[in-house]
Amino acid sequence: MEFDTIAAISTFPGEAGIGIVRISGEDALEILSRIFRPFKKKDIKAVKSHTIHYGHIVDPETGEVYDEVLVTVMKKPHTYTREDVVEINCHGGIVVTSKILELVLRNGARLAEPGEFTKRAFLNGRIDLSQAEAVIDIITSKTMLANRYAQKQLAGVLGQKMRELRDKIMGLLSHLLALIDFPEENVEELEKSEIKKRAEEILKDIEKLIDASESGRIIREGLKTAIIGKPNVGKSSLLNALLRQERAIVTDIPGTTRDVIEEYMSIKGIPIKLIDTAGIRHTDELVEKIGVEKSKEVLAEADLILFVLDSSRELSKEDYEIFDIISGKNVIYVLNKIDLPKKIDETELKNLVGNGIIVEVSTIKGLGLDRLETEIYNLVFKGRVSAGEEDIITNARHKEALMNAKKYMESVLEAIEKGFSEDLITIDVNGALEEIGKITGETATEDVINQIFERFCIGK
Ligand SMILES: Nc1nc2c(ncn2[C@@H]2O[C@H](COP(=O)(O)OP(=O)(O)OP(=O)(O)O)[C@@H](O)[C@H]2O)c(=O)[nH]1
Ligand SMILES: [Mg+2]
Repeated sequence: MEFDTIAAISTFPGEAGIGIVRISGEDALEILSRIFRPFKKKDIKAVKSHTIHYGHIVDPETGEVYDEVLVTVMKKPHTYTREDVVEINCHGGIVVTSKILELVLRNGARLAEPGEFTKRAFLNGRIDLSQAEAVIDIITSKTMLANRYAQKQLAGVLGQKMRELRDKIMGLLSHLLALIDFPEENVEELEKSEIKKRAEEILKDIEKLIDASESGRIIREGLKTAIIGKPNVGKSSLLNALLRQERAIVTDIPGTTRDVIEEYMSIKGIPIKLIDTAGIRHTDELVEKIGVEKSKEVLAEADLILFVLDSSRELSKEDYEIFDIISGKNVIYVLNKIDLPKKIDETELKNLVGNGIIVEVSTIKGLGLDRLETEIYNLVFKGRVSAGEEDIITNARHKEALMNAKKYMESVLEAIEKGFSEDLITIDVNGALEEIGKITGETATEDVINQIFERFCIGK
């Protein structure tokens, strides 16, 4: 494909050691030759690909020297975008980088849109859509584990998986077409059972990928962990202790926290989104009341609840009410303030908790926090994250496409069961094929593609 020449600052806009202005497209070298004066006399357009050159960036109209730079010349096709790419490594700094960019734009380039370099890599066929999405995931990774999955996706592991799935669906399709074309009695039964077998296998593959996607979301976005409890039990103290930072206000006044506070931490590489909430109780005070409502919303959406109880006091009506609203959720019971004499009735507590996990802590003394972290880790890893670590779907868009493909395959099987005609079945098989193609981008619409690249930063 042929595009115009684009340019952008690819480094973080701020004071830094170096800044990079990147240019990509047919005119990249021509533009460079107008504004770059190499220290060793040479024709910059004729240099070898993937070489670095030392010199000045000079305004050709005024002769003003903008900066002393190193210029990387990368000629197509072995470049990020598959076009000619030039990177001007100048001094980092808002003025010098934006002045050089301005000069580049004045000499024939257009300002790149967010993600446009990567979009070209996709449109020029160097990477598939899932690999382009991996680039954003790498940039926004919150832990090394998330980065590891994104790197795999960038390497094309997911795309490969999708191509295998597509091949299987194509195989199924050709069997169906054979039946339509040669509807002879004797082949029919044999073919039909073959078709059914293949359809079932495809459905199973898709289901396996969907199952692993919940873990994928956790790896990307973090395990939503809500700290819940009545006022003054030490929820904010627990947040601070786990973060090892005085993030939330702690006082001995019940009802201190009114708003939802979110922070990230990592337990052995799993990103945890810790959410401190207002203590849940009945109140007429307006601000606190809104806070309590928010706590309940957070509770409903959380992957995991840390239900904090005060061991230095007896269980109260407020605690009981919280036991009611958390039923059915993933809960770890955190028995706080164990540095104080115990007043809580442990038999009563054990009855309420059943075989749930109780962890005793003192946020003030820093006791029990390691065990709490281990329990959180075990809960996540024992259950879901460990399953199918190999091919994990971390992206909601991919999951949606797989869910749709699953629906199509289910109706394929239903249609086979009911003895519908082959051409009817073919429609659903094609539907599944199209959904799988959305993941790698073969059948993704322009809108979807644009939405994906809008999430990028400028210069990538
Ligand atoms: N002795 C003791 N006191 C604690 C411990 N953890 C918290 N506290 C105290 O308990 C009081 C309440 O702590 P917070 O962390 O503000 O409690 P909270 O649950 O966030 O309270 P609200 O925001 O009002 O719902 C403060 O005075 C803390 O110092 C602990 O482990 N031991
Ligand atoms: Mg609080």
